[in-house]
Amino acid sequence: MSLMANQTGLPTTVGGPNDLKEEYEVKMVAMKGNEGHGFAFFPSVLWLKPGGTVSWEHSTSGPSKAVSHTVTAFNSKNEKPQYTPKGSKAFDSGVLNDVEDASALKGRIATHKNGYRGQTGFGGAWKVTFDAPGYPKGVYLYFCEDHDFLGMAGAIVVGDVGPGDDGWSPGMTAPLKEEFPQPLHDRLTWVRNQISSKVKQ
Ligand SMILES: [Cu+2]
Repeated sequence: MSLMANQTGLPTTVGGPNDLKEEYEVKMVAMKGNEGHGFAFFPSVLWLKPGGTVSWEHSTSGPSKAVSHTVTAFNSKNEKPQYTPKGSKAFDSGVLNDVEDASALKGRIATHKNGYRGQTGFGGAWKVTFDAPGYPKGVYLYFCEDHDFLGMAGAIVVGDVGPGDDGWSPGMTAPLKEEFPQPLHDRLTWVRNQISSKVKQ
């Protein structure tokens, strides 16, 4: 699908059940001239060691541009379907700015659910350390609140988990909402297929 034909040169999947990363930077990408398909997290699927850290950063690799994003867990505490392990904390970055001078954005994004946060200007990173008990092993699906309708979503897989393990559900098993925009539905389906295919190897 379109996600694979990305123009950034960045990998769409990193790690696997036998290749858990200690830390990794996920790039937030908005491709120029490809609005319907080019909004993505790269990698969209990342395997992480329990206790490992993910940082999210803006990218202008390839023909992409700077745009504000969020990193938001599919969690009932974020008023979304729960596609993260039972009892896990609900990470939500708030708006991650797309400019060096965050004051330029005041007013423009004040209506965001989590309001304005100034600590993450362009080039800065926003981090989550996936350690228990707040972040137990399992599959964490997440999305960008500003671009979920364009399919901007991804997964962090913490630990070597598979069907039947704690944390495999609900991320891998809960039905995707029918009312999701098609690009979001497609991306989450692609993400789940990537995870399943690696686990079966
Ligand atoms: Cu976004």
